[in-house]
Amino acid sequence: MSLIAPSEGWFKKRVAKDERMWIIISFFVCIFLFAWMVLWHVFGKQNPSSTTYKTNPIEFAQLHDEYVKRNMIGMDNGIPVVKPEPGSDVVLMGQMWRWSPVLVLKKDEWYTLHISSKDLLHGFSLQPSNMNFQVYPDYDYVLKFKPTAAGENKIICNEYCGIGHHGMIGKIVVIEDDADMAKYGYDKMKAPAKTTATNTSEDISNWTEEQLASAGEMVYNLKGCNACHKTDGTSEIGPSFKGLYGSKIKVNEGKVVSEITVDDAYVASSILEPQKQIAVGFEKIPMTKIELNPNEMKQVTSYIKSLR
Ligand code: HEC
Ligand SMILES: [Cu+2]
Repeated sequence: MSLIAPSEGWFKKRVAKDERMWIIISFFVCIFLFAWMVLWHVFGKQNPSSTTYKTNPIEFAQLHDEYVKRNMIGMDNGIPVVKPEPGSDVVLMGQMWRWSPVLVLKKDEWYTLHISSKDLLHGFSLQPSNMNFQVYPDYDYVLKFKPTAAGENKIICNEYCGIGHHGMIGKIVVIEDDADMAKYGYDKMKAPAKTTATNTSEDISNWTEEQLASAGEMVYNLKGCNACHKTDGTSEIGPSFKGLYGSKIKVNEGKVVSEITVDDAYVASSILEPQKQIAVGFEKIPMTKIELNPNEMKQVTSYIKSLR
């Protein structure tokens, strides 16, 4: 209520002519803007119509792993590359600190992208076209997508997500035809051998050490170990795997520093209970617990073993 009550019957009093004109004009401006909320959706090429499904990080990571295993044609810088069929459903996952897989799409074909995060909030920012979406865990964000220009696009993470955020760069390569694959060095890629089943149910007891190691490399790539562990002797966030197996290293256990030899048990406990023994010099950034089933564990251990 205002301080001074309006005079009796004010509501029924006729408004002045010019005032009425403004009311009518502003009414139409409102209607015009309202209509554009809808029209912009259709003509603006800005707001994608979004379908979103409920999911969770474990379920989505599984979907991603299965999808990549079925479709990968090779690796690019430690990230699996897939070349989906036009019109198909494509899975793209953000996680600390990578986008996986690298997508090779055909120009002027439609794809249905399913995007989600394995851990925390990431930002999907496609460059140079500057399309931006937020990528939350627990939501499977569906994006119908038709690339209209050939070339290489980068996916930059635009939500700060920790120490490796700046390196979280994914790739969508758009090709005109298969001849374009050579431009990106994708023509000579080798799909991994089909010895990479990692389901718990599969019996791998008669696999050779070589098969185990090659499947283990797949685990290393799919589970994102490569975001923190290199295999060339350089240590980025975690220790390099090169020459790790069988070596003597110093670890912190509580406040006690001891020397241990890296064997199967130590590898397993490093992955399942990373906080128990922490490698000296790598205390700053903790490794997060990663769920591997016994088969995956055996394979990744063989892989580390093979990196002499
Ligand atoms: C977020 C980064 C990160 C990811 C992802 C990660 N690690 Fe680690 N890892 C570390 C850090 C940091 C250490 C050292 C501290 C420690 O021992 O916990 C470490 C230690 C280890 C060690 C012990 C090495 C040593 O010298 O003590 C092994 C083995 C290992 N990781 C395996 C793996 C495997 C296998 C994966 C994938 C399934 C993986 N890690 C994923 C960061 C990571
Ligand atoms: Cu990020």
